[in-house]
Formats: sequence, C-alpha cells, structure tokens
Amino acid sequence: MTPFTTKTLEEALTAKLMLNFGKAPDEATDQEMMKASALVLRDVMAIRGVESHKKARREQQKQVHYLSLEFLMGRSLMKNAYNLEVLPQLKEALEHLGFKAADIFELEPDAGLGNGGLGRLAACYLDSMTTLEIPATGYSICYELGIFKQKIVEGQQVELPDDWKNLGAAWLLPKPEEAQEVRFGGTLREFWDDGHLHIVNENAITVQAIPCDMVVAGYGTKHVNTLRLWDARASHPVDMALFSRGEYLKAAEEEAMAKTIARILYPEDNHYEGKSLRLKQQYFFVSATVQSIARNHLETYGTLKNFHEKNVIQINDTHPTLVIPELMRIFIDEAGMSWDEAWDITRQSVAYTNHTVLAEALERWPQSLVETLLPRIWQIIQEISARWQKKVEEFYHDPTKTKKMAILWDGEVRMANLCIAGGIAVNGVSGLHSDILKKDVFKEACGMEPWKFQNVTNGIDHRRWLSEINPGLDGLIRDLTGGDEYLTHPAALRKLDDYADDKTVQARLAAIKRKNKEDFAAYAKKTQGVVLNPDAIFDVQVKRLHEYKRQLLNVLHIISLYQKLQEDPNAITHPHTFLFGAKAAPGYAVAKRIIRLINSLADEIDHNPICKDKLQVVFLENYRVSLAERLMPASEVSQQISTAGKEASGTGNMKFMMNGALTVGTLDGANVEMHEVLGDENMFLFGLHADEVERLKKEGYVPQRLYNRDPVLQNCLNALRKGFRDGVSYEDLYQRLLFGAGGSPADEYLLLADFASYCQAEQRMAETYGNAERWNRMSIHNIARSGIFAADRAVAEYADNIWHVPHK
Ligand code: 26Q
Repeated sequence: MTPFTTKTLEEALTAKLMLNFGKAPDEATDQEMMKASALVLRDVMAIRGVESHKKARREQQKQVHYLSLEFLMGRSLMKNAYNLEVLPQLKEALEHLGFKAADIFELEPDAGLGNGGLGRLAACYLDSMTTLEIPATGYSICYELGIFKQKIVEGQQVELPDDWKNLGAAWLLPKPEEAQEVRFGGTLREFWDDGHLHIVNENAITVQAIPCDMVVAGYGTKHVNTLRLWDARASHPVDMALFSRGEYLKAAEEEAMAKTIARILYPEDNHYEGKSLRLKQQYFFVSATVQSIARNHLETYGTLKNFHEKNVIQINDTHPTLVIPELMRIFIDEAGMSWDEAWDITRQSVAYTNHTVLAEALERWPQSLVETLLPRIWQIIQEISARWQKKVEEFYHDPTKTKKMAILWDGEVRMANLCIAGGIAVNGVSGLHSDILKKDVFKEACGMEPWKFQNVTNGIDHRRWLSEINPGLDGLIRDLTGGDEYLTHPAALRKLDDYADDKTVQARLAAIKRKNKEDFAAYAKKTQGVVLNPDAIFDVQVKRLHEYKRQLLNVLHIISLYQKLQEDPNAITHPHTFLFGAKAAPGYAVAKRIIRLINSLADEIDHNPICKDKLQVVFLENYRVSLAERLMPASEVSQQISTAGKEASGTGNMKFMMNGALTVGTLDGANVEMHEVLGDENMFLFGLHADEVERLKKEGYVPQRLYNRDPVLQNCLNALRKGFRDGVSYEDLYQRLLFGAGGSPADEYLLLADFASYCQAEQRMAETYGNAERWNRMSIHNIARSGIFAADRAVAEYADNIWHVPHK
C-alpha cells in the first residue's frame, strides 16, 4: 500500500524542488520544501484519483455529492502523509534533506474555509467517505480569504484577513476546462416551439465558475475523492459591445461580480444575515455544482432520467437549498422534462441535514431579492411552493399549519421548508436534536411525511483527532488493543474498558497526559508568551463565542472561585487553569464583550499574588483547527455547558472525550449520548434538561429572584458591574442577565438558573481530580467508549439509511 520508501520520497522531493523552484535541497527555503512535499503527495493522490474515477464509471456506481458552504479542512500535509501511511518516511526524508520536519508541517496555513462545527464536520466526513471507499465529492467555494485571523489587542478581538492561498494553494488543482457558467439577473423570455414552452434568461450577468480540486486520500485504501472548490472569474472582463454603446458601468459589472463572489467566507456562525452577496455565493456554488454533476452524469449515461439512481446530493444545512430549484431548472429547461418527472427525480436526489434550532440561524430570504437576482429560480420556487401548499391544505385543512409549513410567506422564502418539501430525507445531528426537530421545529411536516425524518448523530475523524495528534495515546491504545484495528474499527476502543482499574495502565495514561500538557505549555509560551503550569488542571472551553454556549457561565463560576480565594487562600486545593479559545462573529457585539471580559478577568487574576499557583485564566488567541490539534491531547476537562436544547450536537465534546478529557456538561446535543455510554459516574452533569428549560420559559423566568436569593451569585454579578483592574465595567452584561436588553429577554440562556448546579459540578470535578486513580479510571472509560463518535460510524449510517450506497 505504501507509495514511498524514505529513499524514493527523498528522490521525489529533490526532483520536485528542482522542477518547480530550480533549486537543490540545500538551497531551498522551508516554504519551498513545504510546497514540494505537498506537490509530491498530491501527485500520488491525483494518479489514484484517476483510478477511483475510472472505477466508479466502469462499475456505474452511485455517487454522493456533499454540498457545503464550508469545509474547515485545516492542514493537509501531515494528514495526507498519515493516510497514505508515509508519515514516518516523510519525516525521515525531510530530516535527511536537512530540514526540520516539525517546522515544515508548522509552516502550512490552515485551510480555514469554515466557521466552526458545520464546516469541520464536512471535512471529517470527507475523510470517512474516502476511507469507506464511497465515491463521493465535496463541493464548496474557493474563498480567497478564509475565516479571519484573530488577534487580541488590549483584551479585545481584532480581525485580520486570512490570506491562506499563498502557501495553501499547493494542494489545489485548477481545472479551467471544466468551468461552468452561472447566470444572475436579466429577464425571462418565453416562447413556444415544437409544442413546448421554452424559457430563456436574457441579458443576464454571467460568471465563470472554475473548479479548483483538492484531492483527498483515505486511510488504508487506494480510493481517493475530491473536494471541488469553485473559484469565480468574469466571463467577459469588459463587455465591449456594451462598452461601445457607452454603457461603461454595466460593461464592468460582470468583472465586479466575479471579483467579489469568491472573495471571502461569511464569518457568521449560527446566525443568518440576509446579505445579497451571500445569496450570490450560494447560487454561484450550487449552480456550478449541479451543472457539473449533470454534465458528468450525461457523459456516462446519456440521459438524466436515471439521475436519482446514480446520484445523491447531501446538503449541509439550508445554505445549498437552491440545488432543488436548480435541478428542476436543468431537468425542465435543459433536458425538456415535464414538471412531474423533474420533481420526482429531484425529490429522490436531495437530502437535507439540519444543524441548528436557533431561530436567528434559520434562513429566510426576501422574495424580492431572489426574484431580481434569480428570475427563473424564483418562478420555479413559486410553483414548488404552490403545489406544496396545496398538498398541506389537503392533508391538514388547517390554516395555522399551512402557514407554518409554507415555503413562501410574508415576503420571504423559507429555505428549511423548501428543503423538507424537495428532499427525500431530513436529519438532525444528535438524538436529542432530531427529537426536537420531529416534535417541535418541524412537527407539522413530520406529521405529514414521517418517513423523511431521521437522526444521524455526528462523528469526528478519529484518525486525525486521536491517532495523528496524540501519538502517545495512540501507542498505548495499540499496545492494549493488540494493534491498529481501532483505526478502521473504532468500536475496538472498547477493549480499553478492561484496563480501567489497571494501575500500570492508569500510570501510563497519566504520563502521556502530563507530557502532552508540557508540550502544550511550551507551545503556548512560544506562540503567545503565556506561562502555563503543567501541574494545574487544564480546564478548557474552546468553540465559537455564542451566548447559548454560555462562556459567560464559565466566567461567573471563575469569578466565584476568585472571590472565595480572597476570603480563604486555601479554598482551592489543586491549581486550576481555565483555558478559553473562541472567535466572535465581527458583528456580534455581545460576543466581543465576553471576549474582553475573559481577558480582563485573566489579567486581574494574573496580577493577584493570592492566585499564584492556584488559579489562572488564559485566552488562547486565534482558535482554529491546528490549535485544537495541539490542545485536545493536553486537555483534562471539557466544558460543554450550552443551555439544554440549544446545541444541535457539538463535535468538540467528542474530540475531548477521545483524548481522555472528562466532560463538565449539560444534557444537550451529543452529550446526551455520551451520558448514555458513560453513565453519571464518568462525567460531571449539571443543569436543567431541555424539557425543564422549555417549561421554565413558559412559566415565566425571573432571574432577579435568583440574584436576590443567592449571595454568591450576587457577588459574581456585582463584580461584572464593578469590573477589574483594567477599569472596564461590564455593566452591559450585568444588565442583560438581570433585565434583558436590545430586544432579548433577561438572561435568555438561563445562566443564573444553572449557576448553582454548575458550581457544584465543577466542585465535584475538582474533588475527583484529587483522586488520581479515580480520575484516570474515568478517563480510560471515556476513551474506551468514544468509538461511537467516530465519523466512520456516522458516515456508514448516512450511506445505509439515506444515500443507499455500499461501503467498506
Ligand atoms: C447562514 C446564512 C447566512 C450567513 C451565515 C449562515 C450560517 C453559517 C454557518 C449559519 C450557520 C452556520 C454554522 C452552523 C454550525 O456550525 N452549526 C453547528 O453544527 C455542528 C455540526 O453539526 C453541530 O455540532 C453544532 O451543534 C452546531 O452548532
């Protein structure tokens, strides 16, 4: 299986340096060597890609198309070397040629083409689909700028552009000959010919979509798949016909559109904003993708009538919803099908995954925008909507249900309802989340078409998130489970359960964690100048900053510890370091305030001698995939403390668990399933359950009562008003919690309601930490039972229950 020995790899690298940069290894820079390494691996994968492609064609295999506005790939060099099983050889070859392997890996920029969970999930699934030998392609936009780089300046977030392509483009293979044309605006002209009504879109602005393919290697297989990233180019840089008529602005319009469309990733996470550029991005990517799929299908089968038998399109949240009307457009306008035939095929080809129940994240586009930007698509949506509405009316005879399930309502296009109407399956991403979809958010649709609604609990690429990044733990697992079986059969991790009480295994695990903590401390010192105490509990909350994720609850608890410490310097028995990492959407003012608060508190604690070797707070700058890869192996406590019912699944929670961290969490998202396998005794649960949250909100929640009743809580909240040594007051956050502000109710996410219970959970955790034997036993159980959270399991479920494709 191994495509290289150390020697042949050295030769390939040397040749690549020579051909691409005209340099010998001893003249090449680290950057050139990094690119050369990428190119050498890319070559092998590209050759295998041709084979995989040929095989799929020859055997007429059904294809999976995974559409996502985000693919948070992170780095690829080490990952691809790992999957190709040449990582040790690559390290050795680099060293032989006079380079430091670690430096070369570190040079690669993250491909940050995503915000958080949804984008990272797509990346993990691409790995699993390939490893399971499913013929699959990912599709997204080749954003010039990925998720912004975060700097903390005087405690506040500052955003810098992420110009990743300079060094990151080595993985991309542009395919200009497979470009597609995407049309915006213009007018429709209808005419009859041959007994058929034809519709043409005239005077449209056209943009060329150029595929830039990133090849993806699987593990333990020669199968490779492709991530197709669309880049935008003007079709006619300056339209000379328009220009000569004096319409200079219009002449340059195409170029202006093409320049902006793939320029930047929207940095909003779990939040919808109706910006027209975003809709342009969505249609650009969807139209190019659907055309490219249809073209390939036609080349193989010569007809689109069996499209649904040979293709399935999975859409990652509603962002690619326009595939539904776009497929209809191609089937009707280009292939000449009837509406009914086109609808039948479309509906059997598309499946939708929902990733959030937050109302502010649901996409509802203004009709007027869709109508002017996409006139033909708008016509088709109207027809879909009318037919759907009729079906709903005939089923329910209930106007309130008609309204709730409507695709067009109040001047808006509701994307989720369009997905439900136009797809074969709808799934949530954890058991609890899928239940909430069925019983609440999509209750009416589920009543009408119950067979569509499914659950697929999320999973993560355990090869990346355990084996690759935590070699110590990987070694221990191999020793105890008898080899590398767990890499392709993650359920094999269960064998570790047998060693939970084994003192030597416990000691080995503790030593591995200790070493990882030291490594992380060294990295933090080098990159951020902070000094971490490796003896302290590493208690970590890393994820996007959002009120529902309740970083502020974590802060309130830390304030309570800090205050306790003032009164009793022995109140903390074991040194405790709280690590935060989080990006805030640039327009999300409250989230930015919370980042500043964390930094103010960190500074306060840092300057108080009482806290020395007892309490520390650190805000890690620019949290991203490559930072997570260093942090997960070093973490001991995983904070998963969202308001129950709000976090669809979470996937960070799974990464921590796999690396042996213990969870302090609410019964939300995938934590529920974690609890099912771990039991109360192997995690630290707290807080209201989802149904209790609902009930409390209905009854009328008054956080002031809790404030008045609980002196500890009172002191913590008062500290927000007063602020810390930097003199910044957090009166605004105090007000939000007690009285509400800017249209949101007081303490919308029930921090005060869960505060006491959370403090108790943290206390139980700290006490348990004092008992090393107990802690390590729990940690072993966590690792042992994390197998269900492997992406291989999740992808196999999609393949079996939604896509109906075979897999390894
Ligand atoms: C929508 C319209 C306009 C602009 C931006 C958006 C937008 C962008 C990103 C809306 C939502 C997102 C991202 C959502 C997300 O990451 N959701 C997370 O998905 C994970 C994978 O399923 C879950 O584990 C998390 O619970 C969920 O929050």
